[in-house]
Amino acid sequence: MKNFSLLVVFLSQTIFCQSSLTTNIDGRKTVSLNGDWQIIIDPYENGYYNYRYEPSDWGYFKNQKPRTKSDLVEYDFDKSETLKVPGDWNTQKEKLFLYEGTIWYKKDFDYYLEKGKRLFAYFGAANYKAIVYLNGNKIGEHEGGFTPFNFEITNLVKEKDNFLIVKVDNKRSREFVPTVNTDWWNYGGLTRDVILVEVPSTFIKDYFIQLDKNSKNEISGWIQLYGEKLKQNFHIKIPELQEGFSISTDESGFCKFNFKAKPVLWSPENPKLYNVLVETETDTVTERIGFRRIETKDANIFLNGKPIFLRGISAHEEAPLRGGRANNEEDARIILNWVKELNGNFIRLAHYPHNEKIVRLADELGILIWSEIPVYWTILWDNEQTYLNAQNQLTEMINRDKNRASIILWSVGNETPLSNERLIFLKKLTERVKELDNTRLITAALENHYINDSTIVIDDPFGEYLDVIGLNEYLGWYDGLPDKADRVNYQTKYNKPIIVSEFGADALQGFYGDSLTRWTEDYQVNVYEHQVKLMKRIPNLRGMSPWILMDFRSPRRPLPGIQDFYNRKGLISNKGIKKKAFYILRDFYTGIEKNSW
Ligand code: GCB
Repeated sequence: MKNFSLLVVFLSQTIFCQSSLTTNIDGRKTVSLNGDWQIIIDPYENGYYNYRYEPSDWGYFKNQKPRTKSDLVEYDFDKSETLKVPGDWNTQKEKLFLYEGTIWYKKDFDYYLEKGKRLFAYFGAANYKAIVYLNGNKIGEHEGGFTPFNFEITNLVKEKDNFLIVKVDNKRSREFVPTVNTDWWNYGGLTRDVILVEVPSTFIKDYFIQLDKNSKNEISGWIQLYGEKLKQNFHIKIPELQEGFSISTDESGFCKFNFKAKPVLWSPENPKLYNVLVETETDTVTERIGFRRIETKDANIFLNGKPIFLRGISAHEEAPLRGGRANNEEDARIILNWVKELNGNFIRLAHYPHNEKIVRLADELGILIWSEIPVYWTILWDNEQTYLNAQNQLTEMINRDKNRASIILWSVGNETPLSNERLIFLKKLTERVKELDNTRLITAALENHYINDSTIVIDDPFGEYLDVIGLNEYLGWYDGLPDKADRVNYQTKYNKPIIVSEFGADALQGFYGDSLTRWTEDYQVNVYEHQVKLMKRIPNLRGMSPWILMDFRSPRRPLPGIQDFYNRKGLISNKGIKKKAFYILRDFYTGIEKNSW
């Protein structure tokens, strides 16, 4: 019994103490392991547990082959079917559409690693739990379906015939983040890129380089080296500005810095990015970084000192046109171009961190981002492991994207029910955000409630700890008919900006009728017409991201002939066809842009 509890502590630490993520993978020497991977579908986790349900030393990760004709081996990766990586498994094979469980993935590769170099296996994301093995040895595990992780393989990799095996399990569980109950598809698998990343033996593991929170003429941040020679001189250069800076790291390889610089500030109108060079004695990395300032004062949001209204839309990470998880730049470009067509400047990437490609493209295109962790609905607030898991996902999200100018808001939760445990949990997450990044704003979509027939009040105590209040409301859909929005008023306890982070109505594209017939495009139009009028009456409104850009798959939506397992609140169908309400929102945003808010 005693040993067992020790084991549990050890396991949970291995899951949550591994934010050793190498930053800016794009700026490194890499080899892609994308493509076809051999797979074994393993609903009973037979390749992991023995018949006494104990982890087996001889699981599928050993990739065994019979050596004699009499040997008994009951699996064979090399004769197995394949799945594409990156990609969810649900949309690649019909039999996996509703599958929730374990699939084993294997990829063979050769790699010549020069002496003095290190090699990492990097995973953009694996939903939900991954255990990774190289050449039969476990190299690490990871929990959480939407953030990257990497494991060093320098000492295990061989010049020929390596086999990388990953056990990916997307079973849901009450204590996970998200928990069992969500309104999106639980797409499983190696959903993002898998990459080998080569770096020098002492390398620049991570850095934070942003405009100083308090000065437009200063860039500040920190750098962290990893390896044997931790004390080194380093330079940060921005050639276009002819600005630069030299200093050295301490014995732990760390250094905080700030230096004078006068960059053209990044904004949606002028998304200026600079090549920033980080150079130590042993390593050099380049990254395109934009510099901007985001802050609030009372109920206003200021971008570079000017008040801004966020003309946005929410989106799931669902691939336009082909369906399933979005995972490439082409998907990202279609999504962000739709935001531009709406005349928007803002996207809420709901309800979990989306892939890095869309965030980097938003930097290029000048679209502001709300980025979120899947602390959604009924999380187990009083469970310490659940908290650590949420904190880890938050940390990984911020670690990956902390140098992206496009990201202005970190969201720590969506529609979470009031309780004291929940308040403690969420408050701790806000403290964590501040430790990691004090340059961005903190938000969450809060609960609100009626105080009489026509007044809704926002007084969720968690609002105290936020910079910006997110408000989800469904007047006209879950709450009354569309014209109810004309009769309801909002009140807020907080002198803080509000973003209406959701409103919407389901419509099957191409289904028309009168404006009170559910599921028609006309009903959706009706909701949008009343909603845009309501927006003018919401106190402190400084932005909006209606629900949602595109129809998305959800197991909660079975209605035959209409939903067919899609949430139909998209302004665009899952086939990429715009519904009528798209143009209502576009015209509304054009008006705001011309006449300001
Ligand atoms: C919400 C949730 C979102 C759902 C949406 C809906 O409030 O935040 O995840 O998909 O409502 O369509 O019901």
